Amino acid sequence: MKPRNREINIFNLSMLDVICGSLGAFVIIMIILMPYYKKENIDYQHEIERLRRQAETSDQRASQAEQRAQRAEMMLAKTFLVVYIRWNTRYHDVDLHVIDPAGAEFYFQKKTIAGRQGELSEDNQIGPGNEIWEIKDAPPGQYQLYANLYSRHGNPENPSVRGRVFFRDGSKALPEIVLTQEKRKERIGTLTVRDDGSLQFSW
Ligand SMILES: [Ca+2]
Repeated sequence: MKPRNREINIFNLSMLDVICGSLGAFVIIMIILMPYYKKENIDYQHEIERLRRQAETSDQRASQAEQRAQRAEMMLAKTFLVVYIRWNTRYHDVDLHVIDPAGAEFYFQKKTIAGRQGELSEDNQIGPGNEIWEIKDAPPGQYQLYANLYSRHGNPENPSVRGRVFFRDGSKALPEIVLTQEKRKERIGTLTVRDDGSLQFSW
């Protein structure tokens, strides 16, 4: 009797052998490689963690650099102000008045004001004379400038008042005004200090 599917049986046995052999080899290879895969996995995790820390450190450095840049910007944004006026008429007592952005008024009776920066550092009572008001770091806002003929001291002339303001970026002449009445504040002009420390003039 001729056996059925003989070739197939032989083939099947061979296939089983091959499959078992391959599976065994595969398992052995997997077992051998497993620690490497795990190790690589751990290495990648370390690498990711290291990169993350590096990124955080970079962020901190970037943040610190940004803060330094902001501080530098703020330092640059500040301006000083020196307001100077003069008059050439004899005997006259002219006064400079400066009203700062908070409304504080500096003049000979209030050369400094508690809680406010700025100082009337020069006050002359007999002309020819000059007056100076100065501030190291001028807060942004409007500074109103006035001149007052406090006393003629017998001189009937009308004093002409000139002057100049000095600041971070240079200086600018004040408009000339003539004072015609005693004890009446006359407006010279208004300075505006912008947030970036630059100036605007209204006269
Ligand atoms: Ca004066």
